[in-house]
Amino acid sequence: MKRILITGANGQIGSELRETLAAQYGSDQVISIDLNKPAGYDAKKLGVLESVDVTDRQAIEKIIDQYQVGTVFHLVGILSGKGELNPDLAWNVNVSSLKYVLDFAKEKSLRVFWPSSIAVFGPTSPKEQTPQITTLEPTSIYGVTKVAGELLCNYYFNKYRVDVRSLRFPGLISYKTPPGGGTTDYAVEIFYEALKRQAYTSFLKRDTVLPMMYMPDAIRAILELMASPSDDLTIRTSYNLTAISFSVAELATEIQKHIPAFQLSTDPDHRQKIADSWPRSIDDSIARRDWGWRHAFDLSAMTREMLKNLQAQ
Ligand code: AKB
Repeated sequence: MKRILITGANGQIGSELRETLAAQYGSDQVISIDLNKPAGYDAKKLGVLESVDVTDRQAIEKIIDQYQVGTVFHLVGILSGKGELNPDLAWNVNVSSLKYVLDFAKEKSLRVFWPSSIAVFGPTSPKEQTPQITTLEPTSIYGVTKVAGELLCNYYFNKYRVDVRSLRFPGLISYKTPPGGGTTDYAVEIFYEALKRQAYTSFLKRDTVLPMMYMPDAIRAILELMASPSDDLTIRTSYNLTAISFSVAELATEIQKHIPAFQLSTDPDHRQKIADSWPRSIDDSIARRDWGWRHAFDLSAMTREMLKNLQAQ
């Protein structure tokens, strides 16, 4: 069997996907790349981890050839909040590296998974039940890179038959690895602070509603999409995908059911403008129709699990 390569493997999605894939296929089948190796990294359990900069085309090719890679989960990315602070970095990491991977996929017949985001939508897209096919005029550089990436994926599929598959993720909530630099990160930070200080100051306003998903649903979505017969897939840009939509205040109220003393305050920063440009809810009926997508975690189940798991940590 050809091996699996995960880029951005130490990130929020990568670290959990790596664990799942290593358990499923064996750690010798999974190769991870990221900038650094975390202290105490368990290669026996999780597979080889190489330090590689994804903007280095030659270095990526070397890894693909050396380890006889057949599938790439190209997860590396600069998220929305951080992207606004360094648009050039966002473009190089999010778009240039994807183009390298798609070129290698074309030459070496690789399968590719690449995460897109609700950030492809902008102020001119419908805010509620945002459809799969609609205006894509994002105002963040992150959103611009995700639209460019989706169009590249679609182009490589149509022109070269590269089997590249993608999901437009909402905000992802997880307890194993914190996210870094996103607009939806408040929905993770709030849990850490609720347990530590019974208080949290959100960088988004109380009434800001965004689409969200608990990480186990996201990992399952990736695996189900990648396991689907190619002919069933009608979308080769990126599938709309969602689970739950809630406001900052609604999440705080849910946390208060477990921690009654919890207090929410707000101090909006530059990420408020990004959040205001994104949808409040998503229509993912095409993913549900094409490959049977169903989310498992609603707001109360996700909150209960987050608090239980973080407490245990
Ligand atoms: C972000 O907030 O930038 C990401 C995303 C929604 O893509 N979590």
